Amino acid sequence: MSEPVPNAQATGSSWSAFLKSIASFNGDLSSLTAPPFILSSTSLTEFSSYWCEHPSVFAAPAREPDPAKRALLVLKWFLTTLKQQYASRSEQYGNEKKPLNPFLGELFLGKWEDDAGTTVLISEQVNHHPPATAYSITNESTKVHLEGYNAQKATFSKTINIKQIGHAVLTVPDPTQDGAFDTFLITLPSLHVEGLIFGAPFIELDSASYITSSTGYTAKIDYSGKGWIGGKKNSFTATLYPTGQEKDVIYNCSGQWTKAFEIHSGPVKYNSSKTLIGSWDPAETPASGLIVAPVEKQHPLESRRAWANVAVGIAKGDMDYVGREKAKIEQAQRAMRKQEQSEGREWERRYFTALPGPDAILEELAPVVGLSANGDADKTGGLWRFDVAKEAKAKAQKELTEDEKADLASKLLGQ
Ligand code: HC3
Repeated sequence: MSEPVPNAQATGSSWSAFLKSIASFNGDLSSLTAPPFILSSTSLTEFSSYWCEHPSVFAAPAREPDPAKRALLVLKWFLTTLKQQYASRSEQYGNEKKPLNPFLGELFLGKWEDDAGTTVLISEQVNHHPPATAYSITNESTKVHLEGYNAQKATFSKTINIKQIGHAVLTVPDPTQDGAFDTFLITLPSLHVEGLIFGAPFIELDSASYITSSTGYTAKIDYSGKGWIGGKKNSFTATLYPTGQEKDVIYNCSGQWTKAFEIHSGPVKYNSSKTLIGSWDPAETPASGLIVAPVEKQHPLESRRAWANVAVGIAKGDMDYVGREKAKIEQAQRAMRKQEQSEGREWERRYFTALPGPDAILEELAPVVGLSANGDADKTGGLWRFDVAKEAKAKAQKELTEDEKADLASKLLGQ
């Protein structure tokens, strides 16, 4: 990513009006009224795919017999996802746009087919107020499985600052013991928007995030940007140590999450060519493309089908049309919620269920990384876990006919 270049469209009065509106916004990102050229036609449900654009790196820990090295491979995979997650939309220059705010029940489904076999992605908007997205990613050959959910809390101080609420859980089968697996609890970094003043927004990650495992290893990833007195943007240093012994670093990784990084054994201060045991350069490993069904084959609640008209409006810059198409969805969704309320029921999530009680993984691992044991359920509408029974039910359902799809689109999306 190069330096932010002032965006020609963003030098006008609409951008200054936008900057003024940000300074007084209430923390609800969906209520930000951004100028047309900064609107994206991609919904936040699609962002879940960023966790796995290199399926072979995702699946690699399942082949490693040593638990410390397995934890290192998990850290490596996490670090390789950061570029996709936080910079892939603004790689050339800062042009991070405002994504579509998903409706309750919105789905984004896809798969990767490559050397790692088939890896399946399921992403669902599980809550609307406050908005929360849940996801499940499974590599079918190794059974490596990631699931999690996230919401965002924004504040304004000099720029937009975002605290991510939620967490992810990675399950990796232990290749040395049939049926055994390691569990990794992953926290989500805070971030802020840079380059706003130039009309060239991009993301910088803040402070630290953690990965802690049931096998007794913890990784701490410290993020830093370009400061007043030097440093490179999108930098990080990560250390892996036995849980509770932060000073006994076994491995460390450092570099730029948008560029290359190195992996060394031992603590950072001894890093040399002798301690170098690996590296990663995204330029050398192109991401595997996600395969998504053609829009006409999709379920009416699948993101790209549901937002197709809005996307056309955004591409044409026809904001009246965008406004009308968005309003149809919002009104139909409001009517649906009213009906559910009057019937004393809730929208049935298709793939995820809110846990009614405590979660064993969080009870064991959350205190290590400063997460709350209730998974911040009060801020995400629930402690969401992937429900295999629901997945089986969804799989067993026969494909909807065109008439059934049209009925659903009309009832749920006003289309
Ligand atoms: C803050 C953000 C929406 C949330 C995005 C999240 C945190 C979503 C979960 C993904 O796993 C990681 C991720 C990456 C980027 C985050 C987005 C960046 C910008 C967007 C704001 C709502 C847009 C702010 C408007 C503008 C014009 C300044 O870009």
